[in-house]
Amino acid sequence: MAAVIEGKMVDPGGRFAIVAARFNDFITERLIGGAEGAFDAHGIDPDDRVDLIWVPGAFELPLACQKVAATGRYAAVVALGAVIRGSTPHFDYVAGEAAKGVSKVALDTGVPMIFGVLTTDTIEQAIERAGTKAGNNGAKAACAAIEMASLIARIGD
Ligand code: INI
Repeated sequence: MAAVIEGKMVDPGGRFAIVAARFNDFITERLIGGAEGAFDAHGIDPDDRVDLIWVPGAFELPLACQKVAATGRYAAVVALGAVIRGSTPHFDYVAGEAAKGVSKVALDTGVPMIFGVLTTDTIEQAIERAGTKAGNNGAKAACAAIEMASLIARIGD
């Protein structure tokens, strides 16, 4: 039988970073709250072990994530934001570049990057995913960060 290597939902040690987009911050604040709650629930005290970095909008997330990852101080980075389509074609550019950019940072640096950016058609859909009827994507992102940090430590160099 194959030897299974997977991340565990236990504190892998080290620090975590949340990089958050201020655009639509009434949503992003809820995602941050969800992420901090999930870290705390897994024994990672946000006051001691989590740094919060703000950027203007989701488009700016990749560069800040890259700088944060390059410090070598973080076990994983959680990118949070809310890109809401509304009536603007800007949506596709912002959402696409944010997703591509954050993914590239993970591959370039080897530091797990978690994409906790909501991409929704409406504000209502964003609210649903930010702690109301569809759960809190910030909390899910923090859990993914813990699992990936644990996995990467287990795989080793
Ligand atoms: N940024 C977001 O984070 N969410 C959005 O919904 C959004 N919309 O719709 O425009 C948005 N735009 C700003 C963008 O991220 C940059 O901050 C801006 O273009 C400056 O580079």
